[in-house]
Amino acid sequence: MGREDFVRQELGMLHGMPLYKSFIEAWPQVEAFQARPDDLLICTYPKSGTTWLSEILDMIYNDGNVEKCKRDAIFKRVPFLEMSVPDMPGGIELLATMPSPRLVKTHLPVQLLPKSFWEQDCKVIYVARNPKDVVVSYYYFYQMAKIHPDPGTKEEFLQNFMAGKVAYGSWYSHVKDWWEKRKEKRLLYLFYEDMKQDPRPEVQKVARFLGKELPESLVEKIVHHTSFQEMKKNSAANYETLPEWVMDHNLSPFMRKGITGDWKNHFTVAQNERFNKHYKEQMKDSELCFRMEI
Ligand code: PPS
Repeated sequence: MGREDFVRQELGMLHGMPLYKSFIEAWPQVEAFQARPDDLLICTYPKSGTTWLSEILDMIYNDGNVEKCKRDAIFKRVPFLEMSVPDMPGGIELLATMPSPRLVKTHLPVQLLPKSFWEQDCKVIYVARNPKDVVVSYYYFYQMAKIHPDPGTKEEFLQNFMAGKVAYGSWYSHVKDWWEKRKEKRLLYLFYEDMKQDPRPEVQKVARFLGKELPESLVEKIVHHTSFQEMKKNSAANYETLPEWVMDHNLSPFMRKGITGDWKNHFTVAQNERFNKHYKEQMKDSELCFRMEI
């Protein structure tokens, strides 16, 4: 696939889930991916705090050495498993040559995760974010990341999101299915809102999950380096080194606002009411609870 077939293409379908056609083309290699037992998988629905958690983990893996964490862009330090874009090394390619222990990013729903991760009993950290902020963040990401089709109006995008007709499908199934998986697997489930309210205990939770206890001074250093303000100006974390035909930060920066509750600036009263009703219906079979504000 060339660049002209990549920019603003309609989504394809992968086993019933809407996804970018360039990713679908590379799917056989992703499905056959061989995980290593010490791989750590960072799993999220898009726009839920993936980059933030990735930077936290790289800092923990490098004992808080900021210079080491600037050795390369985040998408090279933590390869995106199913990513495939013309003229750039894909996730599988980057991972093949990466020394262990690897950090791996994915947005795949439970049922599509390559089997090998389960066979190797890899640890997984999942981050979930409230859907109102996810849909707003996703709307702006659709505009700036050219792999997406045109998002249409906010109203159209909201409807598509609620119907699971956006890349990676239904947010509701994604967060619920991964929540269930934590009952049988080595999986830590985090919430963006908790990280936002007070990142310290969440960083400690992550470290403990990795079998480490961090001194307070190191936690402070990690929290500072991974704050939104620091990451926004860090070219190794803010995606600004990608070419403009992949992401155009003039349309909307990748590091956009980094807050909880921005949806209030975007939802109309009617949209909010409709969303709440649909949310209640979709989530009634789950004990999962999201905070739409903090
Ligand atoms: S992606 O493309 O799916 O991997 O995006 P992802 O990293 O999951 O989500 C991007 C949103 O996370 C915000 N962000 C942060 N918030 C708080 N603190 C830190 N350090 C941070 N880093 C990234 C980013 O700004 C996107 O959210 P919005 O609401 O659009 O600002």
